[in-house]
Amino acid sequence: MKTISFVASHVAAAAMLLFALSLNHGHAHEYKAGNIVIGHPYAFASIGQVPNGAGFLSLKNEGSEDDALIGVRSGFAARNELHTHINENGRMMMRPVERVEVPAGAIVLLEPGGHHLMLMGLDAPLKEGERRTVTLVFEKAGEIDVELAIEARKAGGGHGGHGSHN
Ligand SMILES: [Cu+2]
Repeated sequence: MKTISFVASHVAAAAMLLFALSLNHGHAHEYKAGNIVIGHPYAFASIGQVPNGAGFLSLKNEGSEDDALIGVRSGFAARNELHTHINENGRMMMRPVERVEVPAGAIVLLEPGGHHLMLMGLDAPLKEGERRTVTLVFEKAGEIDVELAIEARKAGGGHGGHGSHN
């Protein structure tokens, strides 16, 4: 019964690979800096030669003191800023912000259409499946390196607003 055990072992190997891939699929990766839990940092894969990218993540403050994200750095973008979107006369515009408040007990989302890490002047397009390291700087929790998982842009989402800058 060599054939059967051969098949069975391959099925088992395939199942384990699938399991490993599902564990690995980014949705679970999180970091902790002091009282701040950083959930699932990610960015969308670049479209063509668009020179900028945007990073998104969740911030949960498990402490009893307010904190704030006050900066971002990276080794792969020439300029790294904290940004938000504002509605200016019906147009969504991006603006740099000095800080993103993370009040005690709160969960704050950096997400498409809202606050984001603005990564300008990429050294190379962001490719699906890659990880890119950025350093987050918190007022109280200090600095922490996190990996942005580069993901495919979801259909219909994001309205692609990060190509041009005002
Ligand atoms: Cu921006």
